[in-house]
Amino acid sequence: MLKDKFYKEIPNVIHPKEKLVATHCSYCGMQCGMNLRVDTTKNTIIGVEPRYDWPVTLGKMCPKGVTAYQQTNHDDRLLRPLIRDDASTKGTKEGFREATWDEAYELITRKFKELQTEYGKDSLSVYSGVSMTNEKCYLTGKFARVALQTRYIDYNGRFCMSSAAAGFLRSFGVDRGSTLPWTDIHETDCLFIAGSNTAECHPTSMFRVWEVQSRGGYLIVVDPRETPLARRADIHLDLKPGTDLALANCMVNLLIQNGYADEKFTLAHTNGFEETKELVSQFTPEYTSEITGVAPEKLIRAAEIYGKAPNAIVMFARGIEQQTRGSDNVSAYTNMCLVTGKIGRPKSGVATLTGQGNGQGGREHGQKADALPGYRKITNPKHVQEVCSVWGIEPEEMPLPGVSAYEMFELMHNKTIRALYLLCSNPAVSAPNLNDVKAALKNLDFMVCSDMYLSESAEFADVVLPSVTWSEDEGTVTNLEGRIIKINKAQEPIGESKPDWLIAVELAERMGRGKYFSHLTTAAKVAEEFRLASKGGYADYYGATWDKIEKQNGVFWPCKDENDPGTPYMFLNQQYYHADGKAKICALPYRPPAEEPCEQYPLRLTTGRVVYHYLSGNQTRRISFLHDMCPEPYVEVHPDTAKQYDIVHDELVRLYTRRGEAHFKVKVTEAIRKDTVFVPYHFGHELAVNLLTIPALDPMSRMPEFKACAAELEKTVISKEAVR
Ligand SMILES: Nc1nc2c(c(=O)[nH]1)N[C@H]1C(S)=C(S)[C@@H](COP(=O)(O)OP(=O)(O)OC[C@H]3O[C@@H](n4cnc5c(=O)[nH]c(N)nc54)[C@H](O)[C@@H]3O)O[C@H]1N2
Ligand SMILES: Nc1nc2c(c(=O)[nH]1)N[C@H]1C(S)=C(S)[C@@H](COP(=O)(O)OP(=O)(O)OC[C@H]3O[C@@H](n4cnc5c(=O)[nH]c(N)nc54)[C@H](O)[C@@H]3O)O[C@H]1N2
Ligand code: SF4
Ligand SMILES: [Mo]
Repeated sequence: MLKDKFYKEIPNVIHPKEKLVATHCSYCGMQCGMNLRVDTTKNTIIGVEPRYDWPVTLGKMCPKGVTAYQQTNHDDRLLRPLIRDDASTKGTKEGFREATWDEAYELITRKFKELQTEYGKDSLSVYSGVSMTNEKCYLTGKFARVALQTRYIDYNGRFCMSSAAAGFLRSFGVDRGSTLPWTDIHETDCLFIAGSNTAECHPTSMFRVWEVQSRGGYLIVVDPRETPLARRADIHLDLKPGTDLALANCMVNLLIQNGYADEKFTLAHTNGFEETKELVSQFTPEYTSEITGVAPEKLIRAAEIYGKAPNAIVMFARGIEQQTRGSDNVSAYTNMCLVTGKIGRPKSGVATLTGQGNGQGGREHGQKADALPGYRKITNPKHVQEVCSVWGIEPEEMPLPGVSAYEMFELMHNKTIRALYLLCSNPAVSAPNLNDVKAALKNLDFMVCSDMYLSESAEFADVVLPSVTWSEDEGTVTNLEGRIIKINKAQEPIGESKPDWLIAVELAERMGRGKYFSHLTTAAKVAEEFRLASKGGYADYYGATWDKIEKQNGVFWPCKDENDPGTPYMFLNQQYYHADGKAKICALPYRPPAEEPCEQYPLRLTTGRVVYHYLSGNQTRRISFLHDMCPEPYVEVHPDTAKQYDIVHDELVRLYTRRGEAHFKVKVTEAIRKDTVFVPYHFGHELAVNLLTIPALDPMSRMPEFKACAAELEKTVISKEAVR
């Protein structure tokens, strides 16, 4: 077990007539350890206690974590399936009636079969999410390919981790979000963090970040906003949204020019150094300053600090990834480690701050349009053969690769896709360019939605299935370190709600494909098959048994067999996953975002998160404490910009782009650039900032550019009441 200086033995508090169930938070990739308090007289979850013995977070939790348990027995839980009889109510909460599971299953299978008979197998689609366990994610991929036999499956990680995945694959030939465990962070000498609001989005990392500075190390932050992290940074590089590639190239240029490149390392372990050296040479501090708006002296000082640091970690998150150059940004920032050789050893490396609870595991096991379990490729005949041998189907039966998330909505629009099985995601809030996405959902002949609560997306469904919350099922998830951990069941499912793996098994049976699924009668049995399906892939989980996970406080993949303890550090032997064993330093020319400010739309709009809400907000908006702390979205505007537009704090403004408009209250703050505005995206209907965002996609990862588009705002004369 990895223990560090923060580890203390603190006994658990156990109240009379209660038990503690050790598990992890339902929300972000930190996967903080927590103990759920269960009333043993009613077998009901009633609260939470810290889990001090969890080595990554040592009992710490954020405001979402401490209230997460309130989801389980919440009044808004869906207890039975719902069916909509009157299609004219589509797009609203109205028109549903309660039904039995039998009736719901009968309707779903009848509709799916009718549509496939008329329009072909690929008329069905599956869109899923990674708040689910590995077992559920794995089975969702198998369900789409084997039970529904469709090529169209993709998932919400496309909007989250796809650029990190594509960038790491190009740089290293493998995509594990962090090359080192989190218990190393506070021991490094320099943290270079780009496009991450760590203090609000991965709050329980912060004690390690502050410790770097307490020890005399440095914090460099790249963000157009002065986030709580940026405020404490030694250097804040406050760039214009969408210009990271220029900044990263400038860092690499300065590192090389000033003698910080490790040429012995680059020669032995990388390709692409010379080419990159030449390309980045034009990114002088002055030229880069023109593009990014960051003062040249700050760029020079940042490169010097990173270059001099004996150990350094480069970290980034969606700020650099949710751009049309997202995967290039990932590789370009990774170049900093590869040029200086600060990688493949303790206290030095690179990490993306993975977003969702199972954002890492969920992207490895076959929910992606082109991926199969173990991070295999559906386009590789050998990989297909390996998975078919576990699934018991012939390679010819494996559907073709599908298309990415946003492109699936486009195919719904033009009726190539006729039906959708949606689970664990709320795209009617979280997808870009919502006017078109909602029209696409409305255009479907038939839609099923599985969720714990009636979401904005469920409003478009014909059948809604009640899923369980994370606390009513067991399985594994893979946290942002690449550590596979165990989620434990604390309560029986309420009402008639069911775990998604069971729904998949039961639906497969009714689709006439039961022989491939009927042996999967428990989550543990799904786990056995899942481990086997990952075996031999590079995301190999075969050796990560539930037993070993419990004993070792998690298992880092790859973990090949019973005797393998797992892999906390990647590339310790300087072996990268490309065929020649070398990493790639990538020469990447700068291109601006898809939409640059202009006379008509002079502002840069960027979007993101607040500490109190999670993603589409369908879970956290229902928790009264979180709602009270942040009841509605707002638009952050710099005081000088506010003066220019003659608007004041709390005033309602109309914010608009080429895609749409919405009304937000103004938050006047010096913590943002004058040319940029920011809106958190956790709200639905007319408060969704995604009505405005651009669906321009990164050509490599198919990630939409959530972080940069051109916008304009105006004072409104209408009252707040008239809008809401
Ligand atoms: N409280 C909370 N925590 C969460 C989540 C949540 O919804 N709420 N979601 C989880 C998930 S799924 C994810 S993906 C992560 C996301 O975690 P983060 O990526 O940290 O969150 P964001 O707010 O999307 O964006 C991060 C920062 O990028 C900055 N930014 C915007 N544009 C640019 C740019 O062009 N360049 C650079 N360098 N920075 C830019 C923003 O100002 C913001 O501070 O958080 C996880 N944790
Ligand atoms: N403008 C803008 N848009 C963004 C982003 C941004 O930064 N800016 N970030 C993007 C990112 S990084 C992400 S990750 C996406 C996330 O966007 P979504 O995928 O929409 O996120 P969630 O709100 O987590 O949706 C999960 C839904 O499933 C339900 N759910 C939770 N657990 C389960 C389960 O086990 N089973 C079932 N069936 N349902 C469950 C929840 O109640 C919720 O309704 O948003 C993206 N959209
Ligand atoms: S930091 Fe993330 S995992 Fe930890 S309590 Fe908060 S939301 Fe949950
Ligand atoms: Mo995410």
